[in-house]
Amino acid sequence: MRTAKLYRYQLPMDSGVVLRDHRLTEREGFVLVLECDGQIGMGEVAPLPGFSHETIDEVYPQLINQLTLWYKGKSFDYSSLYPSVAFGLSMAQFELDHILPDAGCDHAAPLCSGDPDALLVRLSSMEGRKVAKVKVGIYEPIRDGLIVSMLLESIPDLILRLDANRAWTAEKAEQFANKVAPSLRQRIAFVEEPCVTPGESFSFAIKTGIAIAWDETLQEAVRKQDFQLEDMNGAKAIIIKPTLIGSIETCIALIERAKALGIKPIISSSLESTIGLTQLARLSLWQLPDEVPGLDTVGLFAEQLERNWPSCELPVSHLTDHQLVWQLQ
Ligand code: OSB
Ligand code: MG
Repeated sequence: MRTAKLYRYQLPMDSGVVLRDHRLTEREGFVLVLECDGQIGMGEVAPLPGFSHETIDEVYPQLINQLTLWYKGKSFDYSSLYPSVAFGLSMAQFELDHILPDAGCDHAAPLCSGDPDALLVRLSSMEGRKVAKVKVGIYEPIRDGLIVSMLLESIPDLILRLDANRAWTAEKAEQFANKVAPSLRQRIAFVEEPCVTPGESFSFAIKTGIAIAWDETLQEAVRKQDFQLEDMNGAKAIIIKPTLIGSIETCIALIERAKALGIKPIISSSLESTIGLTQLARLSLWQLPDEVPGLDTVGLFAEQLERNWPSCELPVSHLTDHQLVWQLQ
């Protein structure tokens, strides 16, 4: 006996500058709930405006089509689906089959997109490895360089990940690097996409000795399909945002390939609700037990959804408080 339900949620949030020009005050998405022989699996399908290439209206017919086939006993076919749909359906299937372990990683890299003093306060009370992520390239590169140096100097065991989202010209990237003493640079784990083009980012890494990571460049390559991770050389890490990449199978294959090539894979959020976010924490602990994921985004929301993020005190809204838009039972 199978049942399939589809909810559509809206959650108040403020993405602040995390999404740069695509500031969001509300997050919208679908949650599917599959039930089969007394087992339950949930998945979230929430294309991120400005980052996903599909819209929420475009995913709906794909979801209905796949869920209808599933209800009739078929398996999902991820090959021609939007990444957000493949991600949500595969998560629900993995939960249903008890393949995704229950335990999730309980620490994420604190995300700083504005006030460095607020980050210092959070870091001072943090236990274990101090890895934080700072958004750069929003203000002047010289200011970014000074803030990064200040953070690294004040906390000697701090490792920073920086994210420029391709904001810098080669010249601006250099202005940034000039403000960070060479002795501090090795504690910058990487800068995600420092420059407008991957070629400029690669030159930046060679010139400054500061490692880089691919995020947008990885998403573009995966969209083109016939890509080889080994062609994306020069980066120390790849940022895997499953909502923008695809099914868990696709993400795990990328993780395996990256490991074989000595590239660090890092699971990161696309501002999913706590349903998707806790699943990403579980995926990260399962596949990358020694890695700190980039999942510190619950604080951008005003509410959690159905499931609780570790030590988050925001109110939890329930799926049943949201709109049930479709079901088969
Ligand atoms: O650029 O990495 C990004 C969230 C949504 C869209 C894009 C990005 C992000 C994040 C997530 O920065 C947080 C993280 O990676 O730690
Ligand atoms: Mg990024």
